[in-house]
Amino acid sequence: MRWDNKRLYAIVDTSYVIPSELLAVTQELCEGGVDVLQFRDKMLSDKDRCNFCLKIKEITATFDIPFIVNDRFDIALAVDADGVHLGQDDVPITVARRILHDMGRNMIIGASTHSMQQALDADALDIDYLASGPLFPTPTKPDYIPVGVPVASEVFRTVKHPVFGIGGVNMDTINEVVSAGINRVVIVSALLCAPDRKKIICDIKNILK
Ligand code: TZP
Ligand code: MG
Repeated sequence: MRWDNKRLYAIVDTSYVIPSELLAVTQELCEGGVDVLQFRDKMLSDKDRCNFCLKIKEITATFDIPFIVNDRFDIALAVDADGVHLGQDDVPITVARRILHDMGRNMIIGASTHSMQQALDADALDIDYLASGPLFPTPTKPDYIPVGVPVASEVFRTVKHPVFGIGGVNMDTINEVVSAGINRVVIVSALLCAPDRKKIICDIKNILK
């Protein structure tokens, strides 16, 4: 997987999109040209999660967009996703990598990090990318204190893996993010709640170039 051209990472999150609209929104984000797509869900049953992931994967595959499952290594394996995004309290990255190795399978592993130290720790592991944030306060993760743009910028300059800035990135904040040298972002609410999703994808991608 080449990461140099992966700049805009979208998340389809069930706290913003009702289940009946998940596939249409996925299709729209893919048509709009996002570079990576993640499914993030904290409320469906595992059965529904699996079934949605299988359908989302069919869509992303036709666009050749990597499909990442948030939090759940077991579901990522079950649906043969392109990758899994693991947080600080999820299955440890070393464990997921060992299981993949034992199974003879490969998968993208992304890591959530919320400080410079967490970023350094994740960077030392066999990951594909890491996310640093939240950059700004965000309703999508209200219980997290932002790490801020300066720390994420330092992470960006220090670690060897690709870094995505995450948390509160929107049309009002993107220029500050890019000015700090961060040219890859993960966006949830600003894409999902946009009146014209394809337009904001195009605008953000132009700024990230
Ligand atoms: N991890 C750190 S911040 C965040 C996650 C999942 C939420 C980002 O959502 P938004 O709506 O783009 O601020
Ligand atoms: Mg998580």
